[in-house]
Amino acid sequence: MVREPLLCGLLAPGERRTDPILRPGGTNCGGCGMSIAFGMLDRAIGQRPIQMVIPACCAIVTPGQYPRSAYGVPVVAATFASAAALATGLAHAARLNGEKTRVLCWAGDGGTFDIGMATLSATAERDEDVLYICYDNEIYGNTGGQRSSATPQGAVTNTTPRGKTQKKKDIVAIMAAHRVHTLRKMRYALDLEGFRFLHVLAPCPTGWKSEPADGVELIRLAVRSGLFPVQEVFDGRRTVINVEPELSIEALRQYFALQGRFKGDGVDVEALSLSLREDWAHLRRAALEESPCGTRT
Ligand SMILES: Cc1ncc(C[n+]2csc(CCOP(=O)(O)OP(=O)(O)O)c2C)c(N)n1
Ligand code: SF4
Ligand SMILES: [Mg+2]
Repeated sequence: MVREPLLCGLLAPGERRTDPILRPGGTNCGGCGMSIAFGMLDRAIGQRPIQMVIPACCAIVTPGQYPRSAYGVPVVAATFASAAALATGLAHAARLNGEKTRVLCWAGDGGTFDIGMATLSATAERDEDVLYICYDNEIYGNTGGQRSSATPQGAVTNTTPRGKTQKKKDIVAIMAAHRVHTLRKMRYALDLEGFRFLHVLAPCPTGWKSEPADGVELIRLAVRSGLFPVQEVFDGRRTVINVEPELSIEALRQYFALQGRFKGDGVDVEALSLSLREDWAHLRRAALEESPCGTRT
């Protein structure tokens, strides 16, 4: 039997994928960290069949309008509130059909930390077989750069012209409280069963007012300074620190200096450095208490 090609051949079914997840032809800004993360996801996935659910963030707008799409895998566009629930439905359908398809929800920080939190929490609580990846550009990028609860303290956005006063929401702690796997390795996460949550820092040159070429360096500085812990949390209890940061104040200064959104006196670098040292002392204690081998470099 000759089967109809999916969407007139515009989308390759997951199991016969020859294209990358993100093909050329999208309209992402140059240096977009989210696109870099797609490249990493592509390498992690290999030949595993996948389906993606993407809510109304930059990732669903930039690949182009139907019937054209820069995505090389099947994607369902969702509302923010329904994304995790939709992914749940796809995962159940795949299982009932006996397919090996891995279902991913790919969402921004606004869709994750704020607008989609209710269904994300419910999906995590039910331990659905979904890999939820939050690419965190710390801003509502798609609508022009408003603050989200992931925006760090001191950052200037369209709705925080004098710098945000509140701290960034601790999403890893929230997800860990659901006793799910919150970890960094994409390939490993793809093969686990049950609900998994990945938090990816995704520099956004447009919102961060940074040079497109500086994206990867910004991530290195965020890790070296201790701002972005590279850690894994298993079942909400066991914490593994993957990279021990230098907690370098120089790295912290460089991180802020490379971004226009922190211009002004919004960030007290000395005070932040002290506060990061306290956070890290707490994180290391947690890692050691729960597992004597809690630190792995
Ligand atoms: C319920 C709802 N509220 C608001 C919007 C408007 N809106 C569209 S994109 C967006 C920002 C999304 O931010 P994020 O999830 O961080 O993704 P990014 O645009 O940064 O990639 C908002 C608020 C919407 N589409 N639906
Ligand atoms: S606004 Fe930011 S996240 Fe959105 S496409 Fe541009 S660089 Fe990427
Ligand atoms: Mg965002």
